[in-house]
Formats: sequence, structure tokens, C-alpha cells
Amino acid sequence: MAESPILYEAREGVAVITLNRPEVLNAFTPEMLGELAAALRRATDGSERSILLTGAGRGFSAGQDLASIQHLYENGGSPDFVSLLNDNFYPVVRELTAKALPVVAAVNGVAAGAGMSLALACDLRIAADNARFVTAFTNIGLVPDCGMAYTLPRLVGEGRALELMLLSEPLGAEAALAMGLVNRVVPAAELMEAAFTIAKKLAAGPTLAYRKTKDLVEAAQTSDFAALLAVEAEAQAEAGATEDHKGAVDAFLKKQSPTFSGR
Ligand code: LHQ
Repeated sequence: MAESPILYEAREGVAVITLNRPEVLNAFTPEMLGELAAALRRATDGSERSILLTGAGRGFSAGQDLASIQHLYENGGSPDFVSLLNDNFYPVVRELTAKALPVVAAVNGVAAGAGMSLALACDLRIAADNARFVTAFTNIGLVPDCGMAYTLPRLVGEGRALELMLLSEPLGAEAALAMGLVNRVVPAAELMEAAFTIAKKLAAGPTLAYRKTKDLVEAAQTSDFAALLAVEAEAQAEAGATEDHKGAVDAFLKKQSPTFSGR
């Protein structure tokens, strides 16, 4: 039996999800995207409290599987782009950005096209020093999808984002770090341990406060300062009502380390 294109492992509160078609740099098929969305839902619905997304082999993901599209063209057909995005890619993007759990991408190699978009949709990106990013879309006459035109300018600024999207030149890990596209770069051999340590820290943290923090950052992009303060006060009231908050204050005053349950 063929190995599953998505591997799922729950470890120490972290759902480790691995893209697993290494022979084609984890290029996406509809089946694989369906399994990925299901794995992300499983993590959110279960007892895990953070998600770590990575790729098997030497790539993170090369985006859409182009061989299957070429197969359609050779047979006189063409993909239904809108359905492919709505039914296959966007459920994954929505799960990644749903905010229920923090999501860390361990970018183990090349991330191209929608593979790069999915890495950008994660909350944090830890890259191996040999990782690289290629927007790739215009290389094949397409436009950036899976939210890249939203996420990339917010991370690196419009000027750099346009350069990356128009020229599609490979961007190495250190250059990606310098422009804020990734959060950290580590030696390739240490990537999974480093990324897992961060995911584990998030899994042991105040889940609601994390979720609300992400809500606030997003709300701030479309609100003025006064409006944000109002939203912030409401969010603080919700965070302040958690056991995590009260327990952490108590622990602080007793000079102990806090334990967060996510409640
Ligand atoms: C691949 C792929 C691939 C199949 C490498 N497919 N086999 C959404 C909606 C609708 C339609 C279209 O798309 C989308 C979203 C998108 O993602 S569009 C963008 C699609 N992706 C690309 O255009 C990237 C294509 N790949 C590349 O540019 C390069 O392979 C990169 C830069 C990712 C890596 O380059 P290298 O490290 O030099 O590796 P390679 O090119 O030698 O690839 C290794 C193998 O993987 C190779 O197969 P082979 O049998 O020769 O070993 C490639 O054919 C295969 N592969 N990407 N997307």
C-alpha cells in the first residue's frame, strides 16, 4: 500500500504534521490537500495545543503538482482553477489561519508556489539554513494564490513582496531572515529539534491568550488606534477570565513557574 501523503504524530501536546511526497518535493495533489485539511482539523479538535508543519525529504513543498495539470492539458482538458482553490487549497489555508492553535512551520527545504504560501500562512517560520523560498507562480504564468498577496507584503513590505512575486528568484534562508520572512534560521540538522522546542513551548502556553493575540494583530490592520483599544479591552477581559491568567499571577507571586492548562 502507498504511504500516506500526510503523516500525523501527536507528541507532548504538539501535532506534528508532515507533508509526505518527497519524490516530488511534496507537491500537492487534491487527495493530499484533503488529508492535510483533515489532519489540521484533527489537531484543532483534539487535545493538542500547537501544530508543527514540515516536509519529508529535501523539500518543504513545491506547491501544486504540475504533472497532474499537464496530464489534463495533454488530454485536451484543463483544471477548474476556482474549484481547485476553493475545494482543495482554501480549506487548508483556512485551517492554518483559523487561530485556534499556534502553527509553526519547520521549513526544511525549498518552499515554492502554494508551498511557500502555506508556510507564510503559519504563525512562525523556522527555516533550515539550506531552505529557500520561490514564489514560482509567475514562472508558470499564474498569479500568487493561497493568500500570498496578503501575507507576503505584511511580512516583508510591498516593495520586496512585489520583487519576490514578479521575479520569482530563489530567496535563501539568511536573506529571508534579514527581511523578516522567517523568524529563525538554524543548521539543517537541528531544524526539527529547534522547531519542536518552540512548538512545545507554545503547546504548554496560554492557548486563549495566544488566540486573542493573533486576533488583535489582525484587527489592528483594519482599524484605527482608538477602535483597536476597544477591541483590546474586550480581549483582555476574556484572557483575564481564564484559569491560565489567575494561576500565572498566583505562581508569579509565589516565585513559581506557571503551568498553563489552556483553560
Ligand atoms: C514537481 C514539482 C511540482 C510536480 C518539483 N509538481 N513535480 C493552485 C491552483 C491551481 C493551479 C496551479 O497552482 C496552484 C498553486 C501553485 O502552487 S502554482 C506553483 C506550482 N509550483 C511550481 O511552479 C514550482 C515548480 N518547481 C520548481 O520550480 C522547482 O522544482 C523547485 C524550485 C521547487 C525546486 O527545484 P530543484 O531543487 O532544482 O528540484 P527539481 O526541480 O529537480 O525537482 C525535483 C523533482 O520534483 C523533479 O522530479 P524528477 O523526477 O526530475 O526528480 C521535479 O519534476 C519534481 N517537482 N516541483 N510542483
